[in-house]
This record gives sequence, structure tokens and C-alpha cells, in this order.
Amino acid sequence: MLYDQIVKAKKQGEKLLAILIDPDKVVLETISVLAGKIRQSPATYIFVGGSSFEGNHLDEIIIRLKEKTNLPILLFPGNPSQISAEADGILFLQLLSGRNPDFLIEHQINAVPILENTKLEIISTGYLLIESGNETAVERVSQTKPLSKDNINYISQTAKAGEFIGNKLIYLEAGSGAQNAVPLEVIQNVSERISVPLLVGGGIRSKKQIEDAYKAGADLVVIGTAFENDINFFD
Ligand code: 1GP
Repeated sequence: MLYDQIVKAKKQGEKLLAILIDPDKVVLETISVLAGKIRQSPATYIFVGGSSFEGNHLDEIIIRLKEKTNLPILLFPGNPSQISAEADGILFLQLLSGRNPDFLIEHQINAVPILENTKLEIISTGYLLIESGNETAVERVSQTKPLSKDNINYISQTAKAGEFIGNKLIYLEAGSGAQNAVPLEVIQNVSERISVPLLVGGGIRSKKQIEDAYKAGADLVVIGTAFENDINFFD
């Protein structure tokens, strides 16, 4: 089970890395080159998803990625149309930082009949959008405001509430292409307060930032834009 592997890695202090592929930005013909670069990278997972993607070619993208890499593929969906039975699992997200019922429960309800017809491992994930300087796609699409980066206690309290509700992962998100990544003090505070694995992503553009996030307490770092913009990012 993927979740058990993540928990085991956390226990052993082994840090995890996900490369996020936005299906909107992938050209099918270039997937083998992309997959080759992913194979050479330190990535332990591939996440597939985006805020606005409507599901075109999703199965095909995942099938091709699976042909060319051995990494587990987890869906990171912005809405129920982004579900593919071809993946290995799904981050079943609840946008805990916002107060939009669609992203707290409605999309999840609508996803049930689709998920019941798949064998995807479903991993309940509390998703917290943190203020990062500019308006991000998550903010625009979900029509919610991020949590203030300065109210660290409220952020970690929200993360802990997610854990108490039953979220098996907590994901601190600055937003794709964010001006500023999630501050290290926020990562540290949340990681000290929760017991479940902590994912951090958004606006991380250098290897040093990845290392710093791990040192602050992230168990898994997500890289999207940096790899999208430079396929040699991990070389
Ligand atoms: C976005 O956290 C991910 O949901 C990754 O963000 O594209 O900025 O790496 P970047």
C-alpha cells in the first residue's frame, strides 16, 4: 500500500519527492523524454493533476508514464473529472484552509461513483493553501482565500484538525508557480504538531529549497513548475 510506504519512510527519516505533471501542459509525444528525465531524478512518486484540467488524454498520459517509469502514480485532482483508473492512488483532497463547501465535501461526494469503479488507493489528504504573494490558480478556482502565512498557530491548528478529522496526510500548498514557497517556520511548526506525514509544495525552485523544506520537517516535497520549465532541473 502506498500510504504505508509513506508512513514507513517518515518513520525511517527517508525523504520523499514527487514530480507533479500537469496534464494540460503535457504533449503526449514528448512523454518518453519526460519519463526518461523522471527516471534519472530522485523522485519517488509522480503526481498527476492541475487546477483546471478537464480530463482529456488523462488515461493515455498515465498509461505512457507507467510504461516508461516504475514510480507509483498518484492523482492530485482539482475536480472529479480528473480521475483515472490507470493511476495507483489518489490524494483525496479536502481544502481545509477555505470555507467553500464544494471543495470541503461536494466534489468528494460526486467523486464516489467514479472511485467505486476503480481500484485506486484513496488517501485522505487535508489540503491547506498558504498565502504566497500572488493569487494562485487554487485560489482562483476554489474561490477561497489562503491562510495568512503569519498566523502560524492557526495554520498548525487547522492541520491538526485535519488529522483529528481523519486526514492521513497534510499538504501545505503555496500554489503552483507561487512567488514565495511555504515559509520554513510554518513547515516546522506544522510538522511538530501533527503526527501524519507532511507534504509541502508550491514555488519551490531550487535544490536548496527542497533540502531546507526537508530540514524544516517536510516528509515529501512536490516539484511542478521548476521541472516543467527545466527538464534538466535534477541533473
Ligand atoms: C502545486 O504544489 C504543487 O500544486 C507544485 O507547485 O508548480 O510551484 O512546483 P510548483
